[in-house]
Amino acid sequence: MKRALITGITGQDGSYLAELLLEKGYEVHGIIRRSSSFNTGRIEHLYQDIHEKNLKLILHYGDMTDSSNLSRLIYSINPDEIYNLAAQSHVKVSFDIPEYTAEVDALGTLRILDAIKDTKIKTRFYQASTSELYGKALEIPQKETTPFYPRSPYAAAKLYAFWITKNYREAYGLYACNGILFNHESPRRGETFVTRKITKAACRIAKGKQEKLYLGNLNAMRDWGYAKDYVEAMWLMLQQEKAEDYVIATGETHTVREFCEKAFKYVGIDIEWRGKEEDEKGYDSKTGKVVVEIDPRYFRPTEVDLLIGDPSKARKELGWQPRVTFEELVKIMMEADLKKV
Ligand code: NDP
Ligand code: GDR
Repeated sequence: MKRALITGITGQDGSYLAELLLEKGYEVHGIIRRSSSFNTGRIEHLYQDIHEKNLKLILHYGDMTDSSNLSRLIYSINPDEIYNLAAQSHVKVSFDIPEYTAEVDALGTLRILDAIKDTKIKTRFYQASTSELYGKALEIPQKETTPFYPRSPYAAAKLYAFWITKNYREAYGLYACNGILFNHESPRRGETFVTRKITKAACRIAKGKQEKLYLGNLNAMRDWGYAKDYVEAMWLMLQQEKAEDYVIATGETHTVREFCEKAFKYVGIDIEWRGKEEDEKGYDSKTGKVVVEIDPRYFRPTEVDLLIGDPSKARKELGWQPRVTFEELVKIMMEADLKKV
């Protein structure tokens, strides 16, 4: 039986990856943070009481800022595979807490790599790299060879993590891969990321529980895929003969505006846009009520305008391709949020 360790198991991707690995018969270990309220909602359905026999999911307290804890856990668990998904993952928030973001996202990655090196355990390592590395897109579409141009403290921290992963692969022969994943969403997406913020609000507005949705830049373009498809790519990367880095994307891009229109349309609201930039508003074409308003608070000091990935290498070498289309993704998220409302 294979053993895996997931950092960030309580997050969107961590929860889907844990499901996938458990289905494949792995013993799954996850690192969770101590918090004053429960932060394990996304993995509640997988939870096993520690008194059960044949435990398959084992949770450990830890933190990406705590080297000795990470080292001890890695040594004692001795996993075949480590998936490093833990991060302060919100781009806008990284402008407010840049030092913490670097501590967790950049140095946290180094701590794990160093623990692998020092404990000399034989393990394969996956690093959650990101399309945010491309930032100010220097090439369209973006692929493994496209130069990076980070546009936020988050992206700059992830840039360090990308290179230190590559460096430990080259310097110490570790099997270590960067998955350069483009945006991926699901009903488990955190509620402050734009897709989930929109689907939740559209459902609540349609049911009369909320009046308006406040958004930032509607013109940003993203290559949005489905998180469940993307965790399969993580696993595939660790099953190859040789460790390499891969772009994981759909190859399609859409604006935030389009996502918004599709989500509202799903609950029968056709949005009509009037005004420009900060004064732009989205009206319900039937009632004439404003349902979307721009709040400049959500603009970023530096924005990533356009992301579109080229996943050809992953298709060719990993046999991976996305299954869920943009339209299906909106539908999956809307259906789930409608049930919740
Ligand atoms: P989430 O924000 O949903 O999850 C982040 C996870 O990291 C949570 O489990 C969180 O714990 C944990 N975490 C945060 N800080 C610490 C810390 N100091 N110590 C230990 N754990 C910590 O992110 P996603 O699941 O969406 O993303 C997973 C990874 O992939 C992240 O590294 C992200 O940056 C990266 N990524 C995501 C993409 C996406 O579109 N989703 C695209 C490309 C990369 P808690 O639940 O307690 O907050
Ligand atoms: P992103 O995701 O920054 O791409 O990072 P997010 O959903 O936060 O933003 C996408 C785009 O939407 C615009 N936007 C808004 N964003 C938020 N959060 N809230 C708003 O109200 C809003 N209005 C407009 C943003 O300006 C942006 O252009 C995600 C994270 O998961 C990262 O961890 C990951 O690395 C990248 O995706 C790939």
